[in-house]
Amino acid sequence: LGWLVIDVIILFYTLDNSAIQTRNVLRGERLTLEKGETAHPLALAEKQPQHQEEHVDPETEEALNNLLAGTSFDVNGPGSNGEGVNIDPSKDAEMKEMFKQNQFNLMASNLISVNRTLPDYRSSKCKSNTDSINVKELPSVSIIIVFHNEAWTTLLRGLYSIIYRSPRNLLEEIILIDDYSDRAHLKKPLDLFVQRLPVPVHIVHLPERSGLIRARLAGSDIAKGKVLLFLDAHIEVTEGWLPPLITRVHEDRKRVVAPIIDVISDDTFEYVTASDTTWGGFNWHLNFRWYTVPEREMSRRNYDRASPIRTPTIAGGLFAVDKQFFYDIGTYDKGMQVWGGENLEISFRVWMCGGSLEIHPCSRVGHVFRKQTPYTFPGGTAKVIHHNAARTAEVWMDEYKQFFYSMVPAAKQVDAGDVSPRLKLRETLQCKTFRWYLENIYPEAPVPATYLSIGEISNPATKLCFDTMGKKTGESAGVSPCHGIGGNQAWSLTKEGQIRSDETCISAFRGFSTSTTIRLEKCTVTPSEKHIFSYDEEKKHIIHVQSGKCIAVKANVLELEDCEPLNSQMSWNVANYQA
Ligand code: LR7
Ligand code: MN
Repeated sequence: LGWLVIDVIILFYTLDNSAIQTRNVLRGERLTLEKGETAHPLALAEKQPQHQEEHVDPETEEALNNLLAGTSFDVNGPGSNGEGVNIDPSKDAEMKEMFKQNQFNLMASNLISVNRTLPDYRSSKCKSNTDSINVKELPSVSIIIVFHNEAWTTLLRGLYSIIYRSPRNLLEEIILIDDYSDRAHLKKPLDLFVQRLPVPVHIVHLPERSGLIRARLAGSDIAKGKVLLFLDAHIEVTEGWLPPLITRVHEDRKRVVAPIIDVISDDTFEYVTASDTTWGGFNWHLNFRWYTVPEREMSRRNYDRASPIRTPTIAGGLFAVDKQFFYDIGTYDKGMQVWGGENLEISFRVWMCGGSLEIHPCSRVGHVFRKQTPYTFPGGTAKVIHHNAARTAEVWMDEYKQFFYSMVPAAKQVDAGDVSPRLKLRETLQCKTFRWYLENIYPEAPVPATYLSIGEISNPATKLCFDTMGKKTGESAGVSPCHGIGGNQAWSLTKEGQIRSDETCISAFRGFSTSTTIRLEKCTVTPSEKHIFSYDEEKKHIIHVQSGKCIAVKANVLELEDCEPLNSQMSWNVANYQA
């Protein structure tokens, strides 16, 4: 009874002091920090140094001390509990200037403790599922973080969150790959600082700008853990994030598992949770995109919101993968540069070559989403991105690469380089076709698995073509002089009868009047009657099936009219049409 009383007293004391529950990084146990108390890494390291410190040059020591003097370790300071901070208007100019360094509010980040608290966002089901995981049975993890000119406080906040919120016995090591940054704080002071962390941290400073793809490979090559876990350098992990990811990989080594990626505001650094019914897809531009998980997948999961979502693609930055499996399926495409494209490439490859991709809703990691990229793209931004995407298309997309090239004609002009080693890999692994992927993994894709045409839809009499005019939805669907390049004039008539340009569909809209107009609308997964058209190859008519009327060009818009009498404004050539 005595012990019970003491326990209860301690419990009340703890609650009363709103003490912060966090992981004891030294023993893999719970550590209680009292209100206002900080867990300074240097203090922790004193208890159990991981590395024998060698001779430290005084200059580095001083530089680190200066950095640390400007770093907040106050758990209850501004931004605690995931809150955002607002900068005083008097500092507006300085704030904007600092923003440019990383394309996020660096001043806000610097105000917030690198040690800040975050709420536990998990559902009770997620919590109890995770609590029942025996972490001692899980394999060890190497966390790999690559960065180019990352800010000091965002990088440290990520490291702290990992160290405090991960069971110590799961963490084999943290590997930092410095992709040829030119900021002093990422050099010797960082080397010294991480030595004092209570988890082994290895840093590699790459001798040239390698891009995130090759930088990650530099990390995976030296990783000792059974599981690799890649993270961006401006993230914060939340309570219980790690065991669910590792459990799924451990149960099936061919699973690649991502957390839910929450939003850390680039403006205030507020932690904002993202939807747990979102998965990854892609569009004709070969951009990764978030979409609502379709009913099909919700029902496969028996509507259990704690169960993993089988996602067609992953965002790319945050995922766990069995190391051996990562190598078995060909790591990354080393021909890709700087940034972009690798996320869809690995997504297609994992599914097509026998693995699977999941988002685990019981694991949440925040990421600072930016509106603009902060760094240079050696070789030119568009060129690099097109180059990477074209490699993905050439190797994995078979005939469906036409959708990409029609939508992004500039990508045809860039040199994709030699893709033969990757094609050989696909051959060796006996990977399935892209059509299989679309039909079985991603039938909701904006790229239709079965289609009758891809290319322009032109009216020979006027030489006008269907054109989105850059709009996604609109009162009236437009036409413009055919330019033969694609882009806004890239359309596909699908087997189901949608006429779509990426995610935009031609729709027959019946308003209050008797006339029916043609509009642009967002395509739906199951097309409704207003989106269903057929093509009469002989008469060259495009017919709205439900009304039996024909699409005609009038002035600079499309309209629905009676198909008789025949007139040249209802006559359409549909490029690459195959019934
Ligand atoms: O040349 C470079 N070298 C690098 O080391 C360029 C970048 N990097 C580092 C960079 O410092 C960062 O740590 O690589 C990491 C990712 O770069 P970001 O943060 O600029 O990328 P992002 O968050 O804008 O983009 C997403 O898509 C990328 C495509 O290449 C990568 O896959 C990113 O990892 C990925 N981020 C996420 O998935 C987080 C969620 C964002 C979304 C959607
Ligand atoms: Mn990022």
